[in-house]
Amino acid sequence: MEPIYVTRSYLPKRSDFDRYLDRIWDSHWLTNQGQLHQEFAATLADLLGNCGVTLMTNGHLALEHALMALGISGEVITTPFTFASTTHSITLQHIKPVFCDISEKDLTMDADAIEPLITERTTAIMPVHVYGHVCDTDRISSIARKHSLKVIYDAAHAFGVKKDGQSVAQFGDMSMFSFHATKLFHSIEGGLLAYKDEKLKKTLDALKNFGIEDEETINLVGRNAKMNEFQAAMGLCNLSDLYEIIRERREIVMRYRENLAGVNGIRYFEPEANPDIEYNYAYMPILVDEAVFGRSRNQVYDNMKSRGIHTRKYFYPLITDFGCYREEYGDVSLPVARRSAQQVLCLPIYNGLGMETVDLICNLLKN
Ligand code: T4K
Repeated sequence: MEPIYVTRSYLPKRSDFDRYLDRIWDSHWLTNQGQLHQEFAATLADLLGNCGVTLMTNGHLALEHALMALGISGEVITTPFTFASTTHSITLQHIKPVFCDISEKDLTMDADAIEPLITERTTAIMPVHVYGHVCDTDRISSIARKHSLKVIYDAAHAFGVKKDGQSVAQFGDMSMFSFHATKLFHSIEGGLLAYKDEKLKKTLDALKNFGIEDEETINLVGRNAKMNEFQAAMGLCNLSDLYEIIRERREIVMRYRENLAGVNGIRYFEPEANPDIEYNYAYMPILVDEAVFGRSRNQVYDNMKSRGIHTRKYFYPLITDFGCYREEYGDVSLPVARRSAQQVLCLPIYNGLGMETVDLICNLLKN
């Protein structure tokens, strides 16, 4: 059997992509806010509605630019249960990450645990809609309002997720969506910032292009974080398939849930059980409770791997246990995050994954 990975990049019809490539060949315009970049940004702005948008070369640089554009400094309250990028973006901007525990319910930041972490140095909160599970946005925004803090959502996993009929981009001061090849919707590499204050667009456009406003005006010290035309072409192609991509992933998730329902010691999530939420089926995380299931998460991972099924421990180790953070943050009390990191396993999910493979994976797990 061919190895099965946790995901497999979606590819659009080759002929659709070729039509965009023809335009690149005709124009000789490869990067720096080209025609396709502009079309992609305009289409995304329409889709997300009611916010400014800025494309970046990847999600990580987008997060760093969000912190820069909003002038964040001092301390930022964030979650340890995430991909390295979330915390690294804060650290790389010379800001101190302050780690908040997560909620049992959906593994997003525990809103009840935020306020005790606020100090006079706190300037922002950076929660993560992990796996596309929507954070407690109402509580987070009321805490932010009360303490005059900015909120930047790491929405890397949440493209296509809606709450009350609107994109999650509507929450907080800014949201970052990752369009990396492993995401359900991608532009090979890519990231998007969505924000309420449209005036930020000028700053972000300059910051991602060395601070250049025009040929003779450079007032900001900026980096290079521009999305190129090939990325925009892939994004435009995939965007037309978005709802079909989500529909197919939904079927896969439903099949997993059918198979795993009632298996003692295995827990999965049903974000759309909340009728306000439209979920994107980005990941298929489960929690393995060794005491009940009889096998540890690591045993399940190893066993599957030996049979060519490559699940992933997103997110283990906890960020606070990374070599680069352990000394400073290793002792922070984060009981739910720590337990979740020991138990979590993301099962394969991607367009084209056959139902017979889902059944096989579940049978392996159960037996
Ligand atoms: N915030 C959060 C919460 C994030 O999860 C991420 C990224 C970011 C911020 C930063 O956004 P970006 O700067 O990446 O836009 C992967 C992705 O590289 C990363 O984007 C993602 N999160 C993270 C959760 O997963 P790895 O190190 O696990 O990737 P890798 O190379 O092991 O790939 C995983 C599987 O995907 C492979 O086993 C096979 C498949 N694959 C991979 C690639 C690269 C493909 O099918 N095609 C491909 O081209 O990080």
